Amino acid sequence: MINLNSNNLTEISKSVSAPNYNRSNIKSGIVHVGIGGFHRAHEAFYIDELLRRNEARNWGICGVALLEYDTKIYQTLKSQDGLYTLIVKELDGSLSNRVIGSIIDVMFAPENPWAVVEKMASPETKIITLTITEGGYNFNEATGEFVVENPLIQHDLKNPKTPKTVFGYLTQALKLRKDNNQEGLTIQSCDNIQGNGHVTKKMLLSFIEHAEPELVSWIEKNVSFPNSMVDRITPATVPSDISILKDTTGIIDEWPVVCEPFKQWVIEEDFVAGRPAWEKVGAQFVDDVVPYEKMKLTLLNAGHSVLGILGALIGYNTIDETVHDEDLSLFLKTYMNKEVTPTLGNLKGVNLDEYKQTLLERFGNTHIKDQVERICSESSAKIPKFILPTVISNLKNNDPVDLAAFVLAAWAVYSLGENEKEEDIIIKDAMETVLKQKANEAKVNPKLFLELESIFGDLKSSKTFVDSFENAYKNISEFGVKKGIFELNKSLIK
Ligand code: CS2
Repeated sequence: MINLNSNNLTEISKSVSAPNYNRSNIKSGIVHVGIGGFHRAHEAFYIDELLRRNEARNWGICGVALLEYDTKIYQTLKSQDGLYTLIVKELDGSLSNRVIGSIIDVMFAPENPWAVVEKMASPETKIITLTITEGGYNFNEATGEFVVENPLIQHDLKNPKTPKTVFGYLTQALKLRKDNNQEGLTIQSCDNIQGNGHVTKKMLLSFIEHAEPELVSWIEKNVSFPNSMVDRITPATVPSDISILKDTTGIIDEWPVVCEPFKQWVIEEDFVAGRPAWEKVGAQFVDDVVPYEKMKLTLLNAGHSVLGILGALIGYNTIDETVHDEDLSLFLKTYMNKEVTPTLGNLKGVNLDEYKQTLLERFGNTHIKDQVERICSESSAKIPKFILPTVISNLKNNDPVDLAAFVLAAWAVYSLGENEKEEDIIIKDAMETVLKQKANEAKVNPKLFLELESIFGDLKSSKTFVDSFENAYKNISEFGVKKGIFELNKSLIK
């Protein structure tokens, strides 16, 4: 048995693919906020691949754990010198292990906030990348406006030197760069949000209007916010991933990351202070990333939420189980073809039929065991980004919204916290309390669930939508999801 850390790397590299580069010679041109599984399966992998080709000596990553909640991942990575194993679960069930070395430093922001600000402001830092989750951008889903009343935002406005939110950190770092007459940098979101760069810029500037208004024009001139589409399914690591790695390789890694073989990264070319040659390792640089983002959010991420919510109610635990249920996969295919595809327009250079087919295969990978619970977590932040844009677009064109309404009605039933087997559903959501409250009110009058205005906006005033929602709610609560699908519209699903 051998602990994963720098001292043991030479030994480990005899049996497992490991960094062939000298990690002590690498500069951290990137500061990354949010060192969860996705970042470690995606961006950190791309950089590791470049480093192995000797193409990214200035582009190592300094990983920042921003929240108290991140204590464990920080301590684990710190004790392993930033090293971890990426375990790719191939379609045939085999595992490809690879030790990733691109995170050359880790910082725990709550311990010393100003050290993080200084790191972000250091001349070496050229890009700050973010995976702060869909809910982390702090905007009202219905209006798209920054929520300045959030107590954490208020904290950051009052205590600029000890921030807690990403907005407080970025503001202080940019101010320091400006005061030190330093060049600007790129802030790159890697979260699943349509126009993630635009949203990041808008939210940051909204915060700065309140915090440091005179910084706005400097940012306009010196900071860029490229949009990007990111993709790699990365389930939560479970204890058996750790023990299988130990048993098969002898490596003791407290927190490996597991993921699917597929990966994609489409990025807008807009970097003011240089960038790694990500195109050499498979990323695509395009002028306009909007169509790719739309496709991924409304098909893949929405597809996940469809399967997750319906599957959770039936009592499934993993996404492959849900997609191997014929009723659910037929439902999903129909949703993708009839409600999503017409809203996507012409996606130049993309074969949509092939994309949708690949999605079903990826969801069906029986080795991934992606958790329904992971997919359903934070649905109040995900649904407005993944599903509601499709509903709004279809309503505008007088096109059908029955299947989306069915999923949203299922979400209302799901929010009661019990599946069809009368087992508890664990709801992990920042809005859990109010979701449960509205879900209970909906038992008497389903459309009361739609009064969650910060999620649904004005959808409650669309008669077409409300009719479909009420009809679906009635079917699901009376007959259950599977029979509800059948009742939904015997002619629609075929
Ligand atoms: C998932 C995503 O969180 C979710 O609901 O849809 O994490 C998804 O697995 C990734 O975006 C895949 O790229």
